[in-house]
Amino acid sequence: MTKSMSRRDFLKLGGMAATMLTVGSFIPPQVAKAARGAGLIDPNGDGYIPTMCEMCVWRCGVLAKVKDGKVVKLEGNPEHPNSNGKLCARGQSGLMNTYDPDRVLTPLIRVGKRGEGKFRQASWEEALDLVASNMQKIKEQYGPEAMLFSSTHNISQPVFENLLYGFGSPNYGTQRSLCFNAMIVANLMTYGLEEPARDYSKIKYLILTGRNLTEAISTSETSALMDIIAGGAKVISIDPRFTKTASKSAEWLPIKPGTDSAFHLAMINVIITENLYNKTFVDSYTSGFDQLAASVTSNTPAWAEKITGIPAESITRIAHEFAAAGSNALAHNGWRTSNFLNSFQTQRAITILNALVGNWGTSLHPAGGEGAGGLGSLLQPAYPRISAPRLDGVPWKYPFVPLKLGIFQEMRDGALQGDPYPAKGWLISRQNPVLDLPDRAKTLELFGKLDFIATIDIIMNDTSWFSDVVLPEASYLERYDPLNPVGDRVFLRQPVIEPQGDAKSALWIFKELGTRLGLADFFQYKDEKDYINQQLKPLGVTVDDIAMRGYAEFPASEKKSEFTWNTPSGKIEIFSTTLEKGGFAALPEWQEPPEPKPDEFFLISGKVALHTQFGTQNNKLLHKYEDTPRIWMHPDAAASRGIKDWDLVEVTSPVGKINVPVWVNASIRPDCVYMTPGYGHLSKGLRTGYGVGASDSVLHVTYTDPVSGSQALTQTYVTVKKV
Ligand SMILES: Nc1nc2c(c(=O)[nH]1)N[C@H]1C(S)=C(S)[C@@H](COP(=O)(O)OP(=O)(O)OC[C@H]3O[C@@H](n4cnc5c(=O)[nH]c(N)nc54)[C@H](O)[C@@H]3O)O[C@H]1N2
Ligand SMILES: Nc1nc2c(c(=O)[nH]1)N[C@H]1C(S)=C(S)[C@@H](COP(=O)(O)OP(=O)(O)OC[C@H]3O[C@@H](n4cnc5c(=O)[nH]c(N)nc54)[C@H](O)[C@@H]3O)O[C@H]1N2
Ligand code: SF4
Ligand SMILES: [Mo]
Repeated sequence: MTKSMSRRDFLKLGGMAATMLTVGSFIPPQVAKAARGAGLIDPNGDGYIPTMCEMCVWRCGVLAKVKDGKVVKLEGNPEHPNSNGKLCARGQSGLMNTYDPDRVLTPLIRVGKRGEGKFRQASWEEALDLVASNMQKIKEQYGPEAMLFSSTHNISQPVFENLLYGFGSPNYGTQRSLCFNAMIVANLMTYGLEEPARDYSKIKYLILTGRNLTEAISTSETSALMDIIAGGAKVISIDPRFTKTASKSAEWLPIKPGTDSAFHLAMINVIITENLYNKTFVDSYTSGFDQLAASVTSNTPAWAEKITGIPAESITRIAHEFAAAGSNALAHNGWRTSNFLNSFQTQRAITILNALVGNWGTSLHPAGGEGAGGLGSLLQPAYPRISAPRLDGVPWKYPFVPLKLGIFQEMRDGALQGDPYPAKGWLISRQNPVLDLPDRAKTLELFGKLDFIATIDIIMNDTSWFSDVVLPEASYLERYDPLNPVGDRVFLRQPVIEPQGDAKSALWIFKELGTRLGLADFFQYKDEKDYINQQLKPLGVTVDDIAMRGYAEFPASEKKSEFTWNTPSGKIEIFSTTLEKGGFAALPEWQEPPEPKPDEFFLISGKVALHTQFGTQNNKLLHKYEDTPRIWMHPDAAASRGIKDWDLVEVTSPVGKINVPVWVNASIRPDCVYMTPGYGHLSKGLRTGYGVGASDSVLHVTYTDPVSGSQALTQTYVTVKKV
């Protein structure tokens, strides 16, 4: 073998030798020899094992280099389409997710007052019995609905859902309403599907509305953006901040927050009045164009300039350029679209702009495969019938919010107000509601009212800190999870080292807890490998067969040639009869958000490249490179208040107050301030992250969009004064 052997060649060889590997043991000698020749393996035979990243929800493919039973380096797996051989900084820091000195490695039971942080170690038997008996007690006394369950997107989530629906509670909080409800509901209403796929290679003109792809990273999509920029595509960034994405774009439009829909309505106005739309596509595949044309006549660029602060000429020119790029133009829907109560209107306008240029079949939605399918499902009984209404008001108060999405912040508020009934317990897995929900004081108040709280996490996050029992999950490098289908492959997360301490996989924890709750039939697998083998059955392979490559392939699927839109009319519904029936605007319209008072700022939240949400601030590798978290303020706004760089300021919203130092810089509009989420931890169990920065969740007011259930995160206005 030569030195030039690539990881790809290595993996091919691995695939051939797949049956010989038993996970967690050794790499077959001939593979080891080849890999050693390629510099991919050290002389004593330890090597790379394929698995998947879990430092964020994107789940890139990872090759974990293991030496003497320790993970020493993580690399991107070239065979995985989400990473294409690359990992972002968070992915590379994943070692510290496993080797964090603050990992919780045994079950813990609270001994002090709630929130005091005093726990004792316990056996799994004792901890699981305690969780199950408390849950049963709540069920018997108050009904299963008095138990809240919550979790954020992860691969074992469907198994967690068996716990709650088997138990009989309708109250399930996920991150979705804090994240993408506005976008998903708009797509469902317009196209009848959740999120169209995108083919970046076809994009020549891209409008990013509050989508900060170079800092809010998904490795493959971020790389694709860089590729199209290098290839000459024109990118327009609409963001009140000069983000890193804006710096890579051809143009930055520092829009006034909450006015994006006015910008997009004006784009629609120009494209329709100047006849620049794709008439064939619109006639064949959409309904309601004429009503739209009539409704946007007053939404001129001059009208939008007054609202958005973006010059009318720019809007007109961008509309011309966008329409000229035709089916190679994309108005990106964004991801975290929970900004304002009117964000749903922005999303509707964006979906319609894409329809007007007819980019289906090219940049927006490549024609083709049915996607993954064909995995085996495990036997389980039907869920018990749930008669209690949901605390989040879906669907009885919020008829258009899909049950699956729910409204996390409303569940919290319903439980707190006892409307329509109070909650008594909360089981939380892989989530940090103390920081992810708006108005932290309310979340803590609810904790104070609950009889029982249990958390499943890998570290003592802020929510664990207030829990009665903490159950330690094995880290993503130490465990199996259910399979993850991506395109025509299905990927395996497998342990590359033994779990440390007493940590256990979610699959193990959920089964053990379920069994104690009398729900064993919902967990019909012997162990983690058996779960995955049942999934793999239709593919005729086993975990051991695919361990070396880290994935299996689905048989080739039929390619689709025609699009189908799952709407009542079977077309793209520019005019939504469903929304009309519900008493909501059937066409996208301008809904003016409240204006901040003269001394108030819009409070903006947004991701940074080095951290994931609220869970990585304790990671020593990332901490080493992070900036001191400060609130951004424009030099003019600072000068008029006598505030200088690094001054400590008091930030006040209608629901909270924090102190934080200032970064005076011109990368933000004068009427906005910006904070990075994820700081201001309450848990002293995070010895690296505790005491760093302040939390914007203290300040956020709870505002729920009546159509999509989305929390309006930027609709909190604050005052800032020097301390
Ligand atoms: N590094 C990193 N990457 C991540 C994550 C992470 O935590 N860290 N999280 C992942 C997840 S769960 C998500 S949802 C995505 C989020 O991906 P994005 O939605 O792209 O990211 P955010 O930073 O939440 O918000 C994007 C931008 O919206 C801007 N903004 C706020 N209000 C308005 C407004 O009214 N109008 C406009 N036009 N812009 C506005 C903010 O300034 C911010 O720059 O990122 C994913 N990737
Ligand atoms: N202020 C503000 N609020 C926001 C946002 C914002 O930008 N600003 N963004 C919103 C968005 S887009 C989202 S998606 C949500 C995200 O909200 P959350 O889902 O609550 O965010 P994370 O910090 O990712 O929480 C994940 C938790 O999982 C734990 N964890 C990590 N790995 C594992 C593991 O392997 N097993 C287990 N059991 N636990 C693990 C981490 O320690 C962390 O405590 O927040 C929303 N809220
Ligand atoms: S985008 Fe980064 S953190 Fe997220 S899965 Fe990929 S490498 Fe991991
Ligand atoms: Mo998100």
